[in-house]
Amino acid sequence: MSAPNKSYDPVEVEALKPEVVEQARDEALAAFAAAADLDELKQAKVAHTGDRSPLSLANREIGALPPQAKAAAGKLIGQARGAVNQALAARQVELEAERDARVLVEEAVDVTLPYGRVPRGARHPLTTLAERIEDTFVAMGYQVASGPEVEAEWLNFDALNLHADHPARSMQDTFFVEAPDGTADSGMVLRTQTSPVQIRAMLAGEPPLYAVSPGRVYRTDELDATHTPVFRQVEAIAVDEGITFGHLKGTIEVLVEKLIGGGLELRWRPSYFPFTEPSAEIDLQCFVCRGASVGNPDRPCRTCSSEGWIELGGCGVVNPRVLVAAGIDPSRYSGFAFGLGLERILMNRHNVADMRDMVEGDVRFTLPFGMEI
Ligand code: FA5
Repeated sequence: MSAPNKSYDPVEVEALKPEVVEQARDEALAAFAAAADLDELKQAKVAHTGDRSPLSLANREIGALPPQAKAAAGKLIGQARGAVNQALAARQVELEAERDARVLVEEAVDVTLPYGRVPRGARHPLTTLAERIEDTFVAMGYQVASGPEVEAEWLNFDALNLHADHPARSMQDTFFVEAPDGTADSGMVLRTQTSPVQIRAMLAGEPPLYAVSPGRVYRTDELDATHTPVFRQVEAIAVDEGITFGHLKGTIEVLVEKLIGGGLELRWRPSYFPFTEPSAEIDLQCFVCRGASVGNPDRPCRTCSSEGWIELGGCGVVNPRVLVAAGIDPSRYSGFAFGLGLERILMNRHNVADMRDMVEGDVRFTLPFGMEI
């Protein structure tokens, strides 16, 4: 502030000269008008109305004036500041309205636009089938067991009484896992069946034992209408006092009835598995030709190769040697076991004529199964 100015001469106080005040006012008005948005207006406000602005500094000079000059100077500055504040407020209102209008346009949501139609995924029907089978067995008092897909050869073969020169151990059926040194003899295989889970369940628990175990298995089979090299089986084992083949038949009939429905015949074909005795193969009447293709070259059936039956799996009464291998007393306990192919069950349950459709990952195959998750 200037020193007290006894003999007042407005010319001496530069900041209070009317033309200087008017220029400061006009510059402020021009800056507000030029502000393109609220940020620029804020900067202009600080520059033209802040403590260090020309009009604020001039206002301070009034204090240094002699009393008789203060009124005129106060009026001059007051009018200029009033005009500036008014212009500032008006521009603020204007710019806020502009911003609101812009935001309304920029952030508008057009609810009529089509949305990105990415369909929700669903689990594969083989997975849901496996769960349905588990549920059926859990309802009958079974526990759900599991085992690794890279399995010890001993559990996949030896403990199941599959001796070293059994055909199933040949290179044709089995994927052997290489040892880290590159030799084939790692003692591990990609399990060819879910039956090693029988042994795992018997080793882990005491009879009475009721276990079910769906899972993936691997064989060096060619992909065709009824085979794939990676497929799923469901294994079940029951070990208790007094278990007979009759319990086995009843259990499978309940399962097939529940999963596939009635109306198709089951065929029990005597068979051989080293780990069950007696053993049987379970065939289900072909759901496509219902046997009409058998001996009828005019009506060949691709699904059952005109045999009239589709093999579901193997079963039998647990061989006492297997019970012994698992540390169970065969003079007290007996058991039954079976292993069914899940792909074959799905074929029958949903009239899928070609197994290749299940493994190719084409959503046109899975879509009709719905969005079961
Ligand atoms: C077995 O694997 C025995 N472990 C079954 C068993 C368990 C017998 C317990 C006794 C006691 P098999 O090799 O037959 O048996 O295979 C069982 C079922 O798996 C077949 O009937 C068939 O439904 C299915 N299967 C076999 N190979 C394939 C394949 N390449 N693709 C799809 N399904 C297959």
